[in-house]
Amino acid sequence: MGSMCCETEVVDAPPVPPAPVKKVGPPTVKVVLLGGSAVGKTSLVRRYVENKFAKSHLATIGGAQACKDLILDGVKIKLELWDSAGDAKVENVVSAYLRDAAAVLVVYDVGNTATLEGAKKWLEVSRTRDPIVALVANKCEEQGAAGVEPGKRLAEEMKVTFRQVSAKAETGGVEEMFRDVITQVMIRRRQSET
Ligand SMILES: Nc1nc2c(ncn2[C@@H]2O[C@H](COP(=O)(O)OP(=O)(O)O)[C@@H](O)[C@H]2O)c(=O)[nH]1
Ligand SMILES: [Mg+2]
Repeated sequence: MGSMCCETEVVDAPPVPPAPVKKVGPPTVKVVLLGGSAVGKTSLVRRYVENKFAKSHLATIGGAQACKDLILDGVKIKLELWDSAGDAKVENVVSAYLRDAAAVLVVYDVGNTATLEGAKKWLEVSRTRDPIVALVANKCEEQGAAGVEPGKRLAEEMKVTFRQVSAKAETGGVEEMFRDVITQVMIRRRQSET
């Protein structure tokens, strides 16, 4: 009865929030490159984005991102390439790189066994999320079939796709590798939508 606490306050019903505006624009595909130092991650990105190759090795500090627009099966796609530093920290990779990553390319140098051993760690780290993962043997321009056997075995053991490329060779299969991986991503997206 007239006491302050019982006063009713008339409050307008909160406005209905507008429906979220669906972002228009091409779908984004984030692809991450992991692997030891000097295996050729930056060179693969450069070959794919600019179709160039440099002999010098400037270590990637922290990380780098490159974008490329492409049309795949008539669909425009915005590709985001995340190039990591060879000494990238696992926690950082999981939180920043693997977050929203559609695919991961774990790269090793076919002529350097230690980098294949290092690749195993990155394959395991990638498993903490659920991207499409491939093990990539780089520098294969002069490599016979025997050289890639250990990599193929590891890929089989880890249940990931194996790819053999060369960033150095003009027809080293880099473009095909990226296209195949992005195709897999788009197929998976379509399947998860239905
Ligand atoms: N022979 C050969 N050398 C390569 C290839 N890709 C990269 N390199 C060389 O390997 C070194 C390291 O490459 P880089 O892309 O900087 O490696 P990252 O540290 O993994 O980014 C450079 O000297 C490159 O020129 C390749 O396919 N074949
Ligand atoms: Mg680099």
